[in-house]
Amino acid sequence: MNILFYTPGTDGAAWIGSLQQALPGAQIDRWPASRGRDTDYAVVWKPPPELVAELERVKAIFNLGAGVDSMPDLSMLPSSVPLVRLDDAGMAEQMVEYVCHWVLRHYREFDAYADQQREARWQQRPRLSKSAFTIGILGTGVLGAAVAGALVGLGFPVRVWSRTRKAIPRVLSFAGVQELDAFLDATRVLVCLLPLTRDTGKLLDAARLSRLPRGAYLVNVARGALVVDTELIALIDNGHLSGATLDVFRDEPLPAGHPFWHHPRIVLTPHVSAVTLVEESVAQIAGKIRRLEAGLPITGIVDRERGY
Ligand code: NDP
Ligand code: OXD
Repeated sequence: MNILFYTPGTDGAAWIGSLQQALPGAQIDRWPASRGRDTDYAVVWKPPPELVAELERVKAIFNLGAGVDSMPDLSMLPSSVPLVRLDDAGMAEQMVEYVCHWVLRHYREFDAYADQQREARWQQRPRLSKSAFTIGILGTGVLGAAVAGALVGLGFPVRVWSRTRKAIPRVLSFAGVQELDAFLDATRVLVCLLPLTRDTGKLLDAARLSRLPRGAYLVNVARGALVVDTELIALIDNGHLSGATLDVFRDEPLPAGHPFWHHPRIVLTPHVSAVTLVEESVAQIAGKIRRLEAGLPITGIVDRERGY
């Protein structure tokens, strides 16, 4: 079995070593050194179009991430080639840690206490009502559902938005564009965990963000292009939103000089809310390759029409 491996900007030694251990009989080559061999499976992140053009006859393409927006146009591949995303593979736990940190930090007003400390001011702030501190999660897939469950466990009222309605204990489910405004209306902290697709790009523009109650806060851990940057900044500057934590950006790395860098009410991290873990991801991919070789079904196949 021949496996092609590609991630930009690294030789992939740790990945290739781990894949080799998990699939001892496989020949694993980094692209473009793999050229000239018939590839059975491709394991890739952000492949260039020239690489994708070589994958017409592979049995499956494994994307080294949950979001497949990083793949170039796949319409050039036959629809019979499955594109497989990572299902959790250790990312849900990280996303839960990251989002719960920001929700708790905001709810418990730790930034206000940090300001008070800088002024050497001893002042106990009244406890905010938790029952009115609703957390809204856009996207209720592998990651959104895990985050919703954790926030319910912390006692927050939680609502979710997705294409199809969900039945999650103690979580209010909204479905479809027609229910988006109602979902936003009572959301105090908006967590974005949607894939970037032709339907979701620029979803969070001034009109949508203005539906949030005054003082609401945004945590975007999905993709930067879901948000219209200038409109987000304008709503923070005019006081409608109290601020934002952003882990993802339209262009990454975030260009020097982008106003997000030094905005006093924006906290940013460099796309680390849930990193792809070698061991967990390889175990998942190798398990799926073994199932495919045995003619068994696998999970995580991307619906090309929906785009996720
Ligand atoms: P899933 O595919 O499991 O879930 C996607 C969710 O979004 C589903 O609930 C889906 O609805 C919903 N959705 C998609 N399109 C629409 C739409 N048009 N309207 C309403 N709801 C929609 O993805 P994951 O949970 O695994 O990951 C989500 C995203 O998080 C990834 O695509 C990626 O961009 C990002 N990510 C970011 C990371 C980081 O480090 N910052 C790490 C990993 C992922 P339905 O359930 O009805 O289909
Ligand atoms: C992913 C990511 O999609 O790391 O997995 O952003």
